[in-house]
Amino acid sequence: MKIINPATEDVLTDVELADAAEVDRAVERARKAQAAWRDVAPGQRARLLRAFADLVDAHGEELAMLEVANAGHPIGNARWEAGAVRDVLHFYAGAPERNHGLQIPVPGGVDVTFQEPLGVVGVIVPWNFPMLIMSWGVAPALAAGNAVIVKPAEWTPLTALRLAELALAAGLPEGVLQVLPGAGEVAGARLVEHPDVAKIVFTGSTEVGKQIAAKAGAQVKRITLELGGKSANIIFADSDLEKAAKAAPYAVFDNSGQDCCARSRILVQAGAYDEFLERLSAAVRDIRVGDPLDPDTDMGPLVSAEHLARVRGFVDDAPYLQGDCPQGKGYWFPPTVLTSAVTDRAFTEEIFGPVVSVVPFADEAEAVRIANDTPYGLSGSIWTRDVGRALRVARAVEAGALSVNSNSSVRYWTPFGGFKQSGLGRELGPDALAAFTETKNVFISSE
Ligand code: TXE
Repeated sequence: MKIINPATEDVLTDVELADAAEVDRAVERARKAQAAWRDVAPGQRARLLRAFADLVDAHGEELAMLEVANAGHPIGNARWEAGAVRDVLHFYAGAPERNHGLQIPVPGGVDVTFQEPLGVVGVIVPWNFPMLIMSWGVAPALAAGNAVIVKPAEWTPLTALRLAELALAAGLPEGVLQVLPGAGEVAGARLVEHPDVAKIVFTGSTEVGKQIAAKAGAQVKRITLELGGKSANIIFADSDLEKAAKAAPYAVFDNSGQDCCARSRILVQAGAYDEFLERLSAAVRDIRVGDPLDPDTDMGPLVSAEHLARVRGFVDDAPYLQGDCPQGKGYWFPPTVLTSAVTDRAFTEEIFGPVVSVVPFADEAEAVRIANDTPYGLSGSIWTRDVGRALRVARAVEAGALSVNSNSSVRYWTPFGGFKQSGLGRELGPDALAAFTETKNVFISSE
């Protein structure tokens, strides 16, 4: 398959796609490799993960440039992402030696629990943050003693392939981490169906997530799902409006809006609505869209021609405001502000592009009602100076990753995942290790 640079439409390279038989061979290799990997001493597993992290660090610029070319990320973002992959590997390198079980007092003997690895784990990765999202599955899964097969998204396999080479160079045994580019319906589906794959970690559309959940359910296969979102950015009239308006564009237009945590619904309390919209407009006009290699660029292109056409389909009538973007080659779309009704398609459906809808609300109760009126529940922000209100609203909004007076959604120390149809299970933080282990209870009789 031809891999395209979305900023120039140049062909970067040709990548062969794995068929179902190749997936089967990879699973067989992974099964054998895992049998040995699970018995590697915890300290040695930790050292190998750290060596992998160090190589990612040494090749950070190369990985960042690959992500710029393949996914169109601005270079500053891509450098941060390469650093984040390194940090996630270091964080979980601390895990093998702290993967404690329990000793539970019971009559007639001793009772202990073990955190056993699952076996072979399939990690199905989307195109929006190719190397970063891959690392969220790979690092804790390897730390816990599993073997991993990564299926990158069709459009963006290049950083994943490079990471697999770096893992080998760092000394990870062959077969412990494999990357298989392939079509979702072929290689991805085979991983889901394969009886020797113990768990699937999937980040992608809610539609495919539901299919995977149904297929995995038939085998009682473990799953972690990170799916779509339509997160709310709730701005109360008592907030620091200047700060909230400056932060709002980044909260939705970062990575050209191709972010499951994008706060694509801005809810503004009526008294502050006009002032906020004015400040937001000024901030949106300042966004520089263009060459991802230019360090001054804020926003790059969309990932593909298909995705550009999909995003365009949401903006048919005259938007409230549209910024500038390059014309000509590349999959460009300008930052766009809509003043939608809460029933509009653009307000209810995940667009996954640089499009935000702004609506007013009267009071706290209405803000919570609008925020929760969606099948999604991934993230969101609350802007207010009233601590009590911040806490009440944070507890009332049905979402897995909220921030107060901040846009932040993802930190590798803390759990990340969705309520409702935004997902199942949690990645990152302390939870992820449990997601890649099975608790085994052993009772030893003293009689
Ligand atoms: O996702 P898919 P697409 C949302 C976003 C976007 C829409 C469609 O709204 O516009 O989904 O994107 C693999 N069995 N998100 O079509 O198809 C596929 O090869 C197994 C939100 O690209 O879900 C790729 O590796 N695997 C999201 C991955 O699944 C299958 C990020 C995601 O592709 C498969 C991406 C199958 N039957 C899109 N079909 C987020 N949560 O961040 C596809 N795949």
